[in-house]
Amino acid sequence: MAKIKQIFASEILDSRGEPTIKTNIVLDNGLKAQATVPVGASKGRHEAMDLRDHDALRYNGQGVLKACKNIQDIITPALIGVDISEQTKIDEILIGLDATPNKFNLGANALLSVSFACCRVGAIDSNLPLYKYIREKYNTRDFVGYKLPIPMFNMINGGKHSDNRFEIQEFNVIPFNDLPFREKFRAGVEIFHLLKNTIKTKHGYFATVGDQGGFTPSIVQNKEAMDLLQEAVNNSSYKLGEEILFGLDVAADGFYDIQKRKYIIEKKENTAGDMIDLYKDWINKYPLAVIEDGLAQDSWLQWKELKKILLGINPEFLIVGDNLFTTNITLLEKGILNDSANTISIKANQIGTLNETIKCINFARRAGYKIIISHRSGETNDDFIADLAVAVNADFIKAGAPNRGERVAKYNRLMEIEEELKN
Ligand code: 2PG
Ligand code: MG
Repeated sequence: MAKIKQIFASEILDSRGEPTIKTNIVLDNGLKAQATVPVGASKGRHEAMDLRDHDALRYNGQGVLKACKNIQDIITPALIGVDISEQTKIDEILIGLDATPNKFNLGANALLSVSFACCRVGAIDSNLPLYKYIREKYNTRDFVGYKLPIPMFNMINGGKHSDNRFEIQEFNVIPFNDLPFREKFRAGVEIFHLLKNTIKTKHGYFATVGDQGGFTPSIVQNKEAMDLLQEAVNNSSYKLGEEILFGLDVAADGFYDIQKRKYIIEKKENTAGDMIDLYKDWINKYPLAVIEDGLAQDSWLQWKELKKILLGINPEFLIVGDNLFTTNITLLEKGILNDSANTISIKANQIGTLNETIKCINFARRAGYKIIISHRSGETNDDFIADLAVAVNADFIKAGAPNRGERVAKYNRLMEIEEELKN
């Protein structure tokens, strides 16, 4: 049985040019692998800590040398000699070394890069593709066969992910057809290029892109983004409302004034009730099927109202908790008791290890929740989440627009997995 021989952590840059961590693991049989971790911008208050140096002389304080040192000085000695096939034990060691619920000691970025790198080299050592290895390590009765997730393509970027004026963070195009992943991907790509044309040629906006590779047209009203999407889809061979639906990640915390308890959108102050009315209006006008973080985190009662009203219009509607849950079982449990949502966005770096991530997925699934495996706005070319999505039969994956290397890396990996499964 192969054992961990060496661990090397180093500072690299993410897709926004901010530091993040790369961890390499070498086994005593010479096999090795590496993993890198992403970085969020619109973070939930209860997310595990992304440890930063706060040394103003380096990378504006964003360096991760302390986190790398934690890996080198504290994590490495505890993991040397550990059997690589024991992924759950490795994660338990990591959780025990940190010993805080929110990874305040060592940093969730440090822990996760080691957790992912161990899993990846474990898969290589077992001679299994990563998705099969994850399935094997965390086998549960809930997983039967393999299915590919439905991609949610973030075609228009706003909020904290771009410099334009509209507040809503993500306008997603979702291909809801029975076709293979590769064809769903093609639909997204074709619509992306038609959208570029609509934005540039027809409306005269610059076709610049935001953090997740989606366009950032200089529209003023949020709903104009959906008008642009509609136009692009109507110019495609796909049927709007049947094959193509829309989803929003409102990321409402980005424009929620905690003191006033108001949502400041398009220069107007709105209550939670006003926001729900706005969504009702949009659901009547657009083929909208998904709303993520439609209200601020911790507004539990209002979330319940949001769910009741939107499901009253469309019982299939997906109410997604991202900042609301932060991949944390305790918060998820609260949301289930409170009847706040029916879908969870899963981001491993919100919690810190693969173990805890899978536990949260299983818990959500048992409560009948749909699962979205999500990237972060600051990404690397690491495609771990593609394998994770297939390993747990996730319903959806959010990996950004079909544009930019760090985003398409995940989609390309999913096409590769689909081919492998077919053969
Ligand atoms: C989100 C994510 C990813 P960030 O809000 O869902 O799309 O954004 O990584 O900035 O938190
Ligand atoms: Mg979100």
